[in-house]
Amino acid sequence: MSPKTKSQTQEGTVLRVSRGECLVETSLGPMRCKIRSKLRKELVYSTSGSRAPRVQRVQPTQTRSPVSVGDRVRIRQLGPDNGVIEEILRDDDETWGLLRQAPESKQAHVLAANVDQAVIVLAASQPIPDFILLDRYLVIAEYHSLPTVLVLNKIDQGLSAEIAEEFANYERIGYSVLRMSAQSGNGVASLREQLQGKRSVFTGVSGVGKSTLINYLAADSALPTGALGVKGEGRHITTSSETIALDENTHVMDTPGLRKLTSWSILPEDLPHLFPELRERMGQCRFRDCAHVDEPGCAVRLALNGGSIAPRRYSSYVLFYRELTAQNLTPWEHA
Ligand SMILES: Nc1nc2c(ncn2[C@@H]2O[C@H](COP(=O)(O)OP(=O)(O)OP(=O)(O)O)[C@@H](O)[C@H]2O)c(=O)[nH]1
Ligand SMILES: [Mg+2]
Ligand SMILES: [Zn+2]
Repeated sequence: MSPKTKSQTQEGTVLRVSRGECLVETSLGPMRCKIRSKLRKELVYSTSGSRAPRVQRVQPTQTRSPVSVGDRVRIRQLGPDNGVIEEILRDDDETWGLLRQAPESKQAHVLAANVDQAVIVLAASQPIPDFILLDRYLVIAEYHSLPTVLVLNKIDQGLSAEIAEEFANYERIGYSVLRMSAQSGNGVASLREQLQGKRSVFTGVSGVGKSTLINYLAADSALPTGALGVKGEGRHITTSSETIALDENTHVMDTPGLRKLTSWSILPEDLPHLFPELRERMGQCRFRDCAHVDEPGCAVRLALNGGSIAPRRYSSYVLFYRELTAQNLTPWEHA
């Protein structure tokens, strides 16, 4: 080891997180880094009694990385291009990105840190859009005040009137929906415009075309992509999270498709504020503590009955409300 590189401390940004190793961009170039074992801790939550789970104890874990793509970290340099991540430099005021839940544990894992927006990708028909999962994404993004862009990919596969109407409703309540085909490149220009000058995390279930879209956007990117599994579900082609620069100021992060999604910290009474079409009716119900489920004089139910709130979105609200008020919090699960 040369004296120049001996035990130097560097700050950097995590570019890639794969099993057991990260790639960290520093002023001295990219460095391959292991994660200090002390950082591999699992937070164990208590779910009994109180509504909001509390951290009960901390135990070591080997299953998930505590470091997320986009995190600022401090590393100890071991060689010219490698080191150890010693510390995660997270500021709670920064945009944290989306939370995901490891299916095998109750460990919260940040999907990406320090992002300006989430690009939620869905396919027109294969895999068939899961709108309840989309609503979970949107609620979590609203909770973190993270702007979202909905991408309806694979329009070359055709679009049923029913699915087209679902997306039209998301536009009516204020979300932007971009329709495109990563295969032909049709419509991708509008996404490129939306990404310009920002850091965006791409998310969505496996097989919707996240990596294919990023490969199309970044001429020199060759992320692995793959066909759908035999039963029509994705096979999780992407297994690591990765940052790709489209230009100096524009970065996109590819992430593995996810099945389960949760956010521990949302309180049931916050939930109406995380649905734009409910939020605009807050304060109009007869009862101030109206849960908008079955109370008389409820402005939300009045709008629902009058056709100005979509029944499917409302059913997501009721489903999530019940999950969040249940004593035993179950992970938000992708059916
Ligand atoms: N017909 C059509 N196929 C597409 C389009 N975009 C992607 N695909 C195909 O869909 C399959 C899945 O694409 P990927 O880019 O690997 O999907 P992904 O979302 O990255 O999946 P994971 O990495 O598993 O999360 C591949 O076979 C792609 O060629 C599209 O616009 N039209
Ligand atoms: Mg992928
Ligand atoms: Zn109400």
